[in-house]
Amino acid sequence: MAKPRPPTRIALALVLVAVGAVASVSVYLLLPSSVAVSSNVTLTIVRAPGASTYGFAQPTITVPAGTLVHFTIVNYDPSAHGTSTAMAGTMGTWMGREMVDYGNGTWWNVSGMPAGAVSHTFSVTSGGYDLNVVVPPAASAGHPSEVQFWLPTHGAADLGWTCDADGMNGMMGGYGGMMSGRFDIA
Ligand SMILES: [Cu+2]
Repeated sequence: MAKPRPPTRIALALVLVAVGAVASVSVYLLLPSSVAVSSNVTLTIVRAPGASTYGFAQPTITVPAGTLVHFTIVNYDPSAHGTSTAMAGTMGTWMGREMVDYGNGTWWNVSGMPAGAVSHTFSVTSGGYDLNVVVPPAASAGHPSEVQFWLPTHGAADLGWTCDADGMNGMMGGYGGMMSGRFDIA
């Protein structure tokens, strides 16, 4: 005679299905729908072969002018380098917010994080931009953290971006193209 399935397992399965459905709807509701997104840019923070520090793999970023650009930042750096309190808040993005996955597959809608919890920032503070996005550390080597945000762009300009994380004697923005670079609006 077949053993009846333990009811606790059925209940657990139902809970997991419900959680999955809620998570899917939540991400959908977080997406801006009223303005067309012109393009998608993905930035990755990686450790180059032979290098001892992490950095952005895309030193030159080019985006179209006068549109809404969707950004994704994927961070493989497990360290929280920290930043100043002033640079721990999300600024200048669409709706003043960013979406964060701390590396476990769940998206959160945030407007900043504790200064000491920041791994890197992505900041553009010239040309009429006051953009600051905070990136948390990777959960582990195999599970990077991810950030999504939307940026309304202005007219054509050749600007710079930098990372303002400060755990390296305030010099993180000085590591060649890895923690600073060009931000071109064309
Ligand atoms: Cu950095």
